[in-house]
Amino acid sequence: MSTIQQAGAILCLALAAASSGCKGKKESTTPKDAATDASIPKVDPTLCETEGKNVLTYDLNKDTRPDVWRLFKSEDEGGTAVEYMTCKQVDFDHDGRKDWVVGYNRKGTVVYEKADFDYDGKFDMSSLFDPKKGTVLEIERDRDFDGKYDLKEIYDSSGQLVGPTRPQRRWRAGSLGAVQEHHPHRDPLRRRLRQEGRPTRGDPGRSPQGGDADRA
Ligand SMILES: [Ca+2]
Ligand SMILES: [Ca+2]
Ligand SMILES: [Ca+2]
Repeated sequence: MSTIQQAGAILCLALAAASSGCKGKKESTTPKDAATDASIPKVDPTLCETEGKNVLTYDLNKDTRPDVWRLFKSEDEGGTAVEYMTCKQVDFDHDGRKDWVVGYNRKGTVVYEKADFDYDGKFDMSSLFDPKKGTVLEIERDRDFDGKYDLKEIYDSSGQLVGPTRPQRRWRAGSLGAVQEHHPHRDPLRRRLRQEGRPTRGDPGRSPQGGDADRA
C-alpha cells in the first residue's frame, strides 16, 4: 500500500467515524448506512403484521427519529389501488420502545389495542374489540406494573363489563395488602398526553381520538 493509499485509508476511517462513510472507496467494506440504520427505531413486527405493508413514520418531538409508525395495506378495488391503515405504533417517550399499539380492520374499526403506561417496555393494558361493532370484548390489565397481567375484564356485546365479578387477586404477597382498582386518570400515558397538550382518550377500551399521533 503506497503512502497515498494509506493516507486515503486513514481519511476514510476518519470519515466513517464521522458517519460520512466512504462511498466508492475499496477500503470501505461496511455498508455506509449500517451503523446509522441500527440506531433508528423501526416498526416492531411482533406487534402487528408488517409483511407487505407500507410504513409511514412521523417524528413527534422533531429529533429526526421516528415515534409514530403507521402501516398501510394496499388493495385493488375494481382496478383502483386503495390503501387503508392496518396498524399504528407510537413511542411517546422516544426511547424506541412502542408504548401504544392499535390494530385496525379493513373498515377502520379498532380490533386490538395495547398500551404501556409506565414506559417500562411491557404493555400494561391489552384489549380486544368486536371487529364488526367496534365494542370492547376484553381488556387485560397489569395494575401493579410488574410485567404480568393481573386482571382480565370481559365485556358483553353492548360493551358492558360482565366479568370478572371480583378482581383477581394476584398481587405479590404483602406488596400492597389490598386490591387497587384501575384509575385511568393516574395512568402515566394519559398524564403525559395531557402535559403535551394532546387530547386524552376516554377509557382505554374506547377507540382513540385526536392527538398528533392520529394526525401524523
Ligand atoms: Ca422523535
Ligand atoms: Ca417508548
Ligand atoms: Ca408497562
